[in-house]
Amino acid sequence: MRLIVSHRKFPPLADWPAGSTPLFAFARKQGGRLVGWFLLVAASLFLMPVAVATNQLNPQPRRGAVVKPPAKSAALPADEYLAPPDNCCEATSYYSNRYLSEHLALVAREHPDLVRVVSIAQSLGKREVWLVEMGQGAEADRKTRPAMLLVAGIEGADLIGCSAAVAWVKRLVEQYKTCSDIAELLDTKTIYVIPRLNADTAEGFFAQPKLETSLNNKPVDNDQDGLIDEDGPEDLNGDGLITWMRVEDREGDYVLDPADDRLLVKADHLKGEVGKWRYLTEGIDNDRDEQWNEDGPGGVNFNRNFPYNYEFFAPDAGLHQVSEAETRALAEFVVGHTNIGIVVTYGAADNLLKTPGSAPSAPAPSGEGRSRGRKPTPAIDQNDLPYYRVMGEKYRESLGLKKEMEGASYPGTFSDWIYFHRGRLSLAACPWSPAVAIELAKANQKKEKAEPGDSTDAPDQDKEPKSATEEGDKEVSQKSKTDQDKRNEQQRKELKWFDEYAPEAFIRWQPIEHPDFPGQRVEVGGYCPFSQSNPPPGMIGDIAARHVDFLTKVAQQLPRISIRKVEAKRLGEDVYEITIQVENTGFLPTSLAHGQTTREVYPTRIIIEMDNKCFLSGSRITNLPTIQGSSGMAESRYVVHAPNRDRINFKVVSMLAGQAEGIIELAKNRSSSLVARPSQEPK
Ligand SMILES: [Ca+2]
Ligand SMILES: [Ca+2]
Ligand SMILES: [Ca+2]
Ligand SMILES: [Ca+2]
Repeated sequence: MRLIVSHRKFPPLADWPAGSTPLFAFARKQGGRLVGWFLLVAASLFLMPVAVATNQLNPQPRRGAVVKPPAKSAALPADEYLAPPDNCCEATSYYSNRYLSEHLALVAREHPDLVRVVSIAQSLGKREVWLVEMGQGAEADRKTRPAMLLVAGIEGADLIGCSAAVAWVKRLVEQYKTCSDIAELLDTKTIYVIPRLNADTAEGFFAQPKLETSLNNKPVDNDQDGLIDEDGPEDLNGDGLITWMRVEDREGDYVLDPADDRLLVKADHLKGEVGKWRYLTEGIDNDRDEQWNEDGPGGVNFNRNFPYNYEFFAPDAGLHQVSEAETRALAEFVVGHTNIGIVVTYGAADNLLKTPGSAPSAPAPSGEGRSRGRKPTPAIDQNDLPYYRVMGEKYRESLGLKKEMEGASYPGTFSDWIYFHRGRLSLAACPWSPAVAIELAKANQKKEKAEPGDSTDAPDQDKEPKSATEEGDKEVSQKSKTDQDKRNEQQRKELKWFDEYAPEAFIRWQPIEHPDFPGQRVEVGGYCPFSQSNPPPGMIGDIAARHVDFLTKVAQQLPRISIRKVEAKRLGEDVYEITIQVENTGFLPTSLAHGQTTREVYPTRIIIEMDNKCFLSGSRITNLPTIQGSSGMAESRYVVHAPNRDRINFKVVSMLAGQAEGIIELAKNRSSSLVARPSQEPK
């Protein structure tokens, strides 16, 4: 269980009566205390407009304002914590916002020809949301080249995603001069990186007490009881961490895990099991409503705030779609940069560990009333699915995973919006989890076992040799097969991994006196904040490097058009037959099937610089069908009457696959064809 301060993830403490509002239920609980109820209603009526007003105060992205990262930290709030504290490298420490800002500024200063860093929004905590743009050449060219966008830190708790993003930026600029593949990438494509969208919440990692949450700083009444941020967590044992507490209580839903009493497991009422423990986040019930820490500071998870499948009135979804300055700025950036063909998002959603499901292609829109009867697509178009499958394979290969694992999906995510509304390839990855760590440990053990053995004994991919962990698991399971149930199996495996690789992540349960539970046994402990969503510091470098490998591979899959052949054949006096072949030398097609369904990706077109009246067949602008990747080709033929011309310029414009310019040479006095050498996009 992850410690996320979003009350949706908390164990249910007291169910509201069916069909009643929380406010009504609360009033009923007061047992007819009319005065209290009246005060509550009055308070809620007073505070609701405040909630709305707070949203109106939300600063909108400052259009056109270019904020550059500071050369020195003086421009940043003075209360920032500088990381890494021991001057070690970022491979073993997470980035604070100050360190991130300074670091990006440094990279931009050292590589002005390749890297530009600007702020696209400012958080409520007055922190800038940085955008790193990478690519060689003039701005106009960079904006029309095939582009990839990486967004990390969209959920505040994701620190490793930010580390991976920065590591990728550094890898690309460092290898630009030494590696021809990287040089080709930055010369012909544009890379956009937003290393940390939720800057405020990431600061919780460096705060005292350390608090993990996915929500931003916007004051929101998450439990909809009319009071805003009225019950947040407290550090009861003074260890500087907001962890968990368990309370021995007959009203609890949990029992101790018989195999490991550090863990709790939900009582199975169908088996006659009676709950003995409450399992809560650390803190007291500040508003005395018999819920603990149900409405802490802040309130909107950016990755639930986007239009596709947006969950209205969900506690962390925000007042409306793209209601926050950061999400609004991100959406505007995406809409304003139509050349973005691939988006990778690091967050809780994941469609790379496991290939997502598909849906049949939507029928092609035709004629009048073409939107009538069309329904929103619930799943990825089956024609696009192979690309997701291939990307998933690349991802697992880069990470070192041997098999598919469980994916994750949530309402209102940025990544779903990108695919389902914008029609772009949208890859979502949870950059690290204990489950992934267990698989990586298994793979490492297998590798170590295979290495000292004889070289002829190649590791068999299908028949996995049993690792030490697996054998240990087997022993335990055989020993206690009779009395151990499977309910907590994954949690036990994870705790075992933490015991071995990061024992400091789990705080031993420690009894405390709790004012809400006088005379009852209350213990504080469990997983540290951020420990289940980010690898232990010593592993940052390794995990980031695996992601860097994947991100580079993804960027290399962008589509890219070029002119394969131009032919002009003289048919008669000033009349020519022209053939233009356009090919896609990238991997992805010039548009996904869903890009055409949404009509957000315009067709690739050939524009010939000649008056329309000169065309005996064809026209000045020709829309091409989708050109498949790996040298797929589209051909267009024309018959033109071109007196007094010996050459005609043309260009090919693709929304996602770049642009190319060419020249049609007209062979005046010959009937044979002439192949013109197309000029590529300017360098
Ligand atoms: Ca509340
Ligand atoms: Ca709140
Ligand atoms: Ca504590
Ligand atoms: Ca409460």
